[in-house]
Amino acid sequence: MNSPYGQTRTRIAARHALLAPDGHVKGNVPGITGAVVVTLINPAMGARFAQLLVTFAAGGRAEFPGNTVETAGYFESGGGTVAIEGRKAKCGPGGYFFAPAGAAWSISSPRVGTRVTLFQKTFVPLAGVDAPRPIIGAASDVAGQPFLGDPDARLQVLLPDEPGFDLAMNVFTYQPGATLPFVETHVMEHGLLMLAGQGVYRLEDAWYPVAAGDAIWMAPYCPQWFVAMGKSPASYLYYKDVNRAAL
Ligand code: UGY
Ligand code: MN
Repeated sequence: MNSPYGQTRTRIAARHALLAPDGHVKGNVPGITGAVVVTLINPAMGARFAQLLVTFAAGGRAEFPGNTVETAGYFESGGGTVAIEGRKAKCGPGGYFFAPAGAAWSISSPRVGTRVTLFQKTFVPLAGVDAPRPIIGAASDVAGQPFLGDPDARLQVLLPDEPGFDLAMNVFTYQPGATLPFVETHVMEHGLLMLAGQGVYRLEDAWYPVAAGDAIWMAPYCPQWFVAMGKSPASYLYYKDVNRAAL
C-alpha cells in the first residue's frame, strides 16, 4: 500500500503492539513452503509466543516435526487438510486445530489464498496432569457464550478448558456498540487478529482505531479495553496463556 508521507497505524511499543496490514513484510519460516508468511509477533518483540499469518499459494504446505513447541491454528478463509499424527480432517473457514508438543503436524492441499493464523509457544508441562491431546474442529460447532452476562459480546472458547492446556484460543464477537465491560489488566499475554468489523482498542494509555486484518500484541499486565463500532459486528481471534503457576 502506498504511503506518500510515511504514515501508518502500526505502532510497536515496549509492552503492546498494533500491526496494520500495510506494514507486512514476508519472511520464510522453516516448515512452510508455497506460502507468504508474516511473523506478526514473536520473542524479538518481547512476547513469549509467536503469531504467524500464512497465506497459501498453489501447492503450498506446512509440515512441522514433533518437538517442544505446540501450535494452535485457525483458518480465516479457504481450507485445507490438517493432519496431526494419526488424525486427519479437512478444515474450511473457521476450522481450527491444536497440535500438542511432541506431535508432528501438517497442512496439505490448501486452496489458493487460504489464510491461516498459527499461534506457537513452548509447552509448559504440569506434573500429575495429562498432556493436552490433538484437536481438529470448526468454530461453527462452538456456541458463543455471553461474556460476563452480555449477550452482545460473545466468546467462543475453541480449545478444552482443562488444566493440561497451557494456552487458549478464542473468538470474541461484539455487536456494534458492545464493549469489554472493564479495562482488563492481567498476567496473561495476548496475541490477536481482527477477523471482521472495526472498533477502538485501548492498549495501556493509547486508544487505537482497528479493523479486520490488524494484529495486536498485549504483554502481561497491558491494560486493555475494546469497543465495537460501525454497522456490522466486530470479531477477533485471540491467544492467551493459561493454567500455569504464578511462581
Ligand atoms: O480472555 C480475555 O482475557 C479477553 N477478555 N481479553 C480481551 O478480549 N482483550
Ligand atoms: Mn484479556
